[in-house]
Amino acid sequence: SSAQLIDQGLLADHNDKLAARVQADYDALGSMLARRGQDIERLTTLAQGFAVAVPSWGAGTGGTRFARFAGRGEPRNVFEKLEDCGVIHQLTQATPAVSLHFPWDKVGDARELRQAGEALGLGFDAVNSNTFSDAVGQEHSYKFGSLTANSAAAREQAIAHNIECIELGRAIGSKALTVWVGDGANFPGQHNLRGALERYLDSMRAIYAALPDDWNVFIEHKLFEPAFYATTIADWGTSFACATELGPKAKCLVDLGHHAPNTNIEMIVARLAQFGKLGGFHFNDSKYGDDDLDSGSINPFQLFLVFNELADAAERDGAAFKPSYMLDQSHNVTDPIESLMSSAVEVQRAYIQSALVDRAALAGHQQGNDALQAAQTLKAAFRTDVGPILAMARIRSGGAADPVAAYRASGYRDRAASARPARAGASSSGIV
Ligand code: LRH
Ligand code: MN
Ligand code: MN
Repeated sequence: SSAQLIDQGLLADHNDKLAARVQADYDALGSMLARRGQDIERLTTLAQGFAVAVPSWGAGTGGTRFARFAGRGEPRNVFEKLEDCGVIHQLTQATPAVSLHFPWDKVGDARELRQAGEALGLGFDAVNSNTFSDAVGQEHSYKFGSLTANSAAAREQAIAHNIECIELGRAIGSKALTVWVGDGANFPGQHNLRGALERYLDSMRAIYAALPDDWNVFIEHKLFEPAFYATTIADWGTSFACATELGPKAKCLVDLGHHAPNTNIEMIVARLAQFGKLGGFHFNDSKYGDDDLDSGSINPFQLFLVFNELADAAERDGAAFKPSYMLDQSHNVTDPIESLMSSAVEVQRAYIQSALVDRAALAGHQQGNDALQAAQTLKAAFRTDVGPILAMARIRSGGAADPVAAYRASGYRDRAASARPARAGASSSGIV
């Protein structure tokens, strides 16, 4: 069994105090759902099986390009980040894996990471490479690009880093590499648009060739920033074309914040699923761009609609359909542990709401061109408060009825603050 960072007795007391309320709400919801022909126990089992990975870089306070206001007791290294991720999983029982980012999370011997994860009951999802900033002491700068750089030496170095990430990932049991590059141009004419993508593909071919048989590489697109005029991998079309060009192990990763406002992201999800290229997600929310706000905090209906497409794909493709679910957030004004727990629960909520959609009725309304009833069928699921199902799932799995309340009662942040004294100018992510 794994180390428990929140006292089990405290957790039991917390759940005991809320048990009667959760049970009453659960019973009321259960009879309401039964009248709609839904079995609440089926949904609770689904909720217990749900998992979304936590980004190691989310455990610290993020900051913006203007400033970073450090939080108390921030993790100072990957092992402390893993401890915080352990707490998130202990209380939510929905985040059994962590997504690491190299070189931020690099340690001398990667097997130590695996052991630290095991001790906390955590596995590892996709590993992320970083060629969007220069690591201390690296020979060639990525100022003018990495996998697309004009400099062959910079490209070689970026390829070697990605291959090293695969090696590190193998040591910890990951099965995928996520590649996001900030490469692109800030000025019209700065680079040859087609030439840059050709260089990207050449570089990615070398990385692809280093993938173990049971690995995938996820291509993460992003509309803009840091390249404000022309980002090389700006959209799902480019991502899809590159994944197709590279081969079956290459798939697309959808970070919800990486699109223009009002983009129909659920349709992108449907398209990628249709063509077998949906590799995974970075869940977060946004109002304007790559805001990295908590999942479901701005547009929970969009998150639900994404999961509605995932439910459709799962129904069509069965077990073969298995995209990776990861959070990717940055926290400036909240305790990162609280935000990550809330977000994991929001994503799980969207999943359960999508499981409530009466798919046969929806298909009937679509066939009959009854737009109003089709929309109402989705809304009926979205409007249902599935909170009692999520709480019951957590209690049954050994988590907390109310993760944020249990976390606050535990005093974990105070203990972390004394165990991890602040360093001037410290940055958890490496972005200073
Ligand atoms: C880029 C991104 C990508 C990075 C992470 C730190 O905006 O979404 O996933 O790896 O942020
Ligand atoms: Mn991302
Ligand atoms: Mn991003």
